[in-house]
Amino acid sequence: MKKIFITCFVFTLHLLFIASAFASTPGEIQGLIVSHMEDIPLNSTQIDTEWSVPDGYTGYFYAKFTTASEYTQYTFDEDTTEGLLSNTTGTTSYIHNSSSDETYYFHVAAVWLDEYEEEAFGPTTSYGPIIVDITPPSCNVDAPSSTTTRTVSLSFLTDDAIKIYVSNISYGEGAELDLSANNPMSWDLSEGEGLKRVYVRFKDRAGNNCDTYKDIQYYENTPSVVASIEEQFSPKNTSVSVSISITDTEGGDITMYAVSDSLTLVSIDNISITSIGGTGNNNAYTTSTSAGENVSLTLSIIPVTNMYGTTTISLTITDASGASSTTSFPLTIFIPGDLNNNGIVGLDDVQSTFHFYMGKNLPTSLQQNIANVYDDGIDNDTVSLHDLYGVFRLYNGFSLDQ
Ligand SMILES: [Ca+2]
Ligand SMILES: [Ca+2]
Ligand SMILES: [Ca+2]
Ligand SMILES: [Ca+2]
Repeated sequence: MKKIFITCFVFTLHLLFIASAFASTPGEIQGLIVSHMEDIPLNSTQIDTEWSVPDGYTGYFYAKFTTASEYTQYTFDEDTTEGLLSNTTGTTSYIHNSSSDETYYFHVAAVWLDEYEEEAFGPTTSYGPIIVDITPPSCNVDAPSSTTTRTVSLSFLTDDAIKIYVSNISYGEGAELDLSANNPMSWDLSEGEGLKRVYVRFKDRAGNNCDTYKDIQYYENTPSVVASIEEQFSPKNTSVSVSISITDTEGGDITMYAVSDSLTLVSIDNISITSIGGTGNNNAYTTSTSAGENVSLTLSIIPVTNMYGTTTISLTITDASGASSTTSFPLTIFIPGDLNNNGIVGLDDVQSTFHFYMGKNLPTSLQQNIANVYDDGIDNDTVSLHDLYGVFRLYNGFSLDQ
């Protein structure tokens, strides 16, 4: 008897039960091992449990699995054990045979018969949650259906997936990534234009997979195109109106602004862009276009009072993909009749006009515009005798009459 006592002293487990033999109820069960770790989902449907049965223990156990919705804690007593089979082996199993997931708890207590042959219950040990996860996660990828940049943003929708694999090749390729740290995620499509398939594998905590893909049309963006704008000429103190035609292959929102090289001749405030359907703000304009649509705009320029000379007007357009293109054209503001561009109409200018009229010299486009002081439609904008008369009037300090 003394020998047993010493052995029990060494083994705590034994001690508990044997020591309890002197009390009225058994101690708590010891050494519980369960095939499923607490709160860690597993897709194994068999739950195995095992606990220590001390040598010489003459009592038995009550053990029970409950679903989380039934009990997370349980107490075995004379009422709760009615009809329950006693366990003497210190081991039991449960088979999950539903097609959906479930969370279980396991409860176990040691029992023996007291001196009145009544069941004396030890404290109930509860273990859980035991998560049996046999269903794959739901899996959805949100991404643009088309793109003009190789890098796209992917976002992931799932119920219980925690890991993802993203690949341009196949499911499960590449690194295993934490979903929460990569949602949304920046992803590079494979090189070259065309239809790209992105493969995504979702994995839940139990290792169940769900595979899905997203097809993305990738094409390179073409910057907006402006129909070429001819060189412009205008007499001083006269507003200039230039028609512009714009197209964008892909369409979408386009923004533009126009600037002048020479601010003394044309300042930013002197430029305005107008059209129908968009929003203008002085020298800037924003509008929405459909793919390939021809958009007509008017660029209005009021040169600074009495200034003449040449400036470059540049129109910069940024398309919906952020690509910019700039189109420029020269604008020359001239003094009517001042062919040698010295600021006054002199005898030299009258002579040049005479030579153009006589066909002795052929005027350049600019000279033609300067000499053509009477653009009356009758002489077809050519330098006529009427224009020579006009330049002569200007030389003499008179205004142009009709
Ligand atoms: Ca699952
Ligand atoms: Ca474009
Ligand atoms: Ca002159
Ligand atoms: Ca004329």
